[in-house]
Amino acid sequence: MLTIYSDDHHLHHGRCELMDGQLMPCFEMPSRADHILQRVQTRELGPVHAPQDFGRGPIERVHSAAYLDFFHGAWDRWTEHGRDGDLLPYTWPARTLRAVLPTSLHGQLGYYSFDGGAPITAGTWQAAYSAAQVALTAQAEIQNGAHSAFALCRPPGHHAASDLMGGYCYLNNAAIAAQAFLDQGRSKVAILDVDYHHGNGTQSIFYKRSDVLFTSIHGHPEAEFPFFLGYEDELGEGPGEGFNFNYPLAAGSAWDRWSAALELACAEIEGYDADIIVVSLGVDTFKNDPISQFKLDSPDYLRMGERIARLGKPTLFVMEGGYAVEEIGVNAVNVLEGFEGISCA
Ligand code: OKP
Ligand code: ZN
Repeated sequence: MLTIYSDDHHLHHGRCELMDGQLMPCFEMPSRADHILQRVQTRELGPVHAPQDFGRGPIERVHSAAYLDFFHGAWDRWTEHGRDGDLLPYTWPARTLRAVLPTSLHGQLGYYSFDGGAPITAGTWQAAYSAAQVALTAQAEIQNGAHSAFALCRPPGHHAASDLMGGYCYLNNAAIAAQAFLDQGRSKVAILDVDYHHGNGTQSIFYKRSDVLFTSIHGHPEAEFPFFLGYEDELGEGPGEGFNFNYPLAAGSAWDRWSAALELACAEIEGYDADIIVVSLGVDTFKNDPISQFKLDSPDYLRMGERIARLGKPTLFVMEGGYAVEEIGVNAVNVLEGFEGISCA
């Protein structure tokens, strides 16, 4: 399987996040992608290519131009204020407030974010832009006939909505790739989000549409980030009704419960008869993940890849979360190797 990777992810290295009342070093760190790349190479999964640059056009198919302009310009505005630490929001237009767009940098940052987990640093735009190009380059590979490809994206994307950053995410790499498939003539894309956290951004982007089926298996939002989306009764809206399926699971879930949910998601994907599958590949379901509560073990990821392969469709894997850095490479590449062991192409 071909991997697309860019070193530009190193340009994004947030310093701190708030965790249990303490400022902690960011869990979403550059060594995550480095470990995955290393495992791709030691297992000889296949060639590793740099991304092409498709420009801002395909990103604007998912994100609003105003949001992209804000994100692109935010760091320079921050340094004009004489600051050099990470730029982080602290006020949001929650209930009882108005969703107006203020003129101040921090007002706008609150408007364009939903949590304090997505720091903007000097290189964040370039890293996120390149991650989107990584996804688009892997997408193009499949569009040109490959049966699978791995977009080794960092930072992740599935929490990012059309005009919101949050949860370590800025640009929704999986959604950008899914939209590109549609724009290049495919008519039905199924997204399978296996990250431990609900892909609220991806769900929201496609919630009112039937051309993208969104399925997600994740920690129950009653107890887990992102808390305010990802419940079972979210089934889509208008023309999108019946094209959104959430499988929230309790803390402590291991492969038995997790794989039962995967069966349900796969049944929906099979019934939908998608042209293409996009997997939001988070491996923070791992038993030793420092911020998550599932109990998957490394060999389970082989089974996961095998089951996805049995869907029998061209499949784009887009890297999302996973914070047990030492094991992230084994777990992520196990999914890809499990897939390759079953798929014929
Ligand atoms: C991103 B992805 C406070 C906890 C906030 C945010 C989790 C974002 C996960 N530090 N956690 O889905 O892996
Ligand atoms: Zn996650």
